[in-house]
Amino acid sequence: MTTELRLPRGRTLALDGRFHVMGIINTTPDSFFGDSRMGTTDAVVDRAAAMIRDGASILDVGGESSRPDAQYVGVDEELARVIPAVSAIRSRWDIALSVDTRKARVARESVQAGADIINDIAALGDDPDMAGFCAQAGLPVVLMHMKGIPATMQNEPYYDDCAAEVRAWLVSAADRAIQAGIARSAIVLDPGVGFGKRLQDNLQLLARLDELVCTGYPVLVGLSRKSFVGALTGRQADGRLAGSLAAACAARIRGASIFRVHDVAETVDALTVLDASITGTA
Ligand code: YH5
Repeated sequence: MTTELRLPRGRTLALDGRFHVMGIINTTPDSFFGDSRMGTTDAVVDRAAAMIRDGASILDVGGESSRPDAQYVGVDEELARVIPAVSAIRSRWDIALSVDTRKARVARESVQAGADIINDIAALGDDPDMAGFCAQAGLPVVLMHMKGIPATMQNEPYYDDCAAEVRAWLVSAADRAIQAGIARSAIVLDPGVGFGKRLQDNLQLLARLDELVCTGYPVLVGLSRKSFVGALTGRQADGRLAGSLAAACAARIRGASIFRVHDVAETVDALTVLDASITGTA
C-alpha cells in the first residue's frame, strides 16, 4: 500500500488515512464551468491563493479541455496556457502542483517550471514519450481510465461489468507504467468518472470504489459538477455543488484519498466532518 507520494525537492504528500483536496485551475478558454475560466495569470494567481487558503493541498493546472465537443489543442497552445500558470503558482507557493496533460512535452516543460505530479487522463497511452519521461523524472503519475477518446467517448459506451473492467484496465496500465520504470509507489489510480461511461456506470464505479482502493494504489476521483450529478439532480453545472459533495462523501467512505474539485472550501468542510463523524475523533 502506498502511504506517501514523493515529490521533487524532498517534499511528500502523506496518504496515511488523510484526504487531499486538489483544486482545479483551468486555463482553457472553453471550460464548461464559467467560474473556472481564466485567461490571465492574475486570475490564476487569485484562484490559487483562494484554493490554498481554503485548504487545497494540491493544485491541478490544465490547458486542454476534455469535453466531447472541445477543439483539439496543439502543443504550442497548451504550453502557452499551462507554463505561465505553473510558473506563477510555483514562484509564490510550495504547494503540490499537478499538470493535467496527455503530452510529454507539456509534462517536461511543466516540470521544469515547477510541477510535481503528472495527471494524464490517457494513462500514459496517448504520447509514446510520456511513460519514459515520467520514469526518468521520478514523479508521481495519475493514471485515469477512459474508454475511447474525448470526441467519441460518450457515443454509446457499454460495459458488461464497468467496475471490474475499469479496475482490470487500470491495474494493466499500472503494470505497464512499472515496466517503463515508474515506481509502484508513484502511481495513483482514477476510475475516470464521466469518461466514456453511462449514468449507471458512473454510479457503479462510486458504489464499488472499494474494489479499486483494495489494489493498494491511492485512488483519486474527479466528480466535481460532472454530468452524472446533473442527471440525478436535473441541475446545470453551476447548481451541482451539493450533489458533488454527496458523491465526494460516498467516494471517501469507500476509500478514495484525493478529490479533484472546483469547490475547495466546501469539499474540505464536507470531508473533514465526514471523517470526524466516522472515526469519532477530530
Ligand atoms: C478526472 O476525473 N476530469 S476534466 C465535465 C463536467 C464537469 C467536470 C459536464 N480531468 C478529470 O473536470 N483528471 C478532468 O460537467 C481529470 N480525473 C482526472 N485525474 C473534466 C471535468 C469535468 C467535465
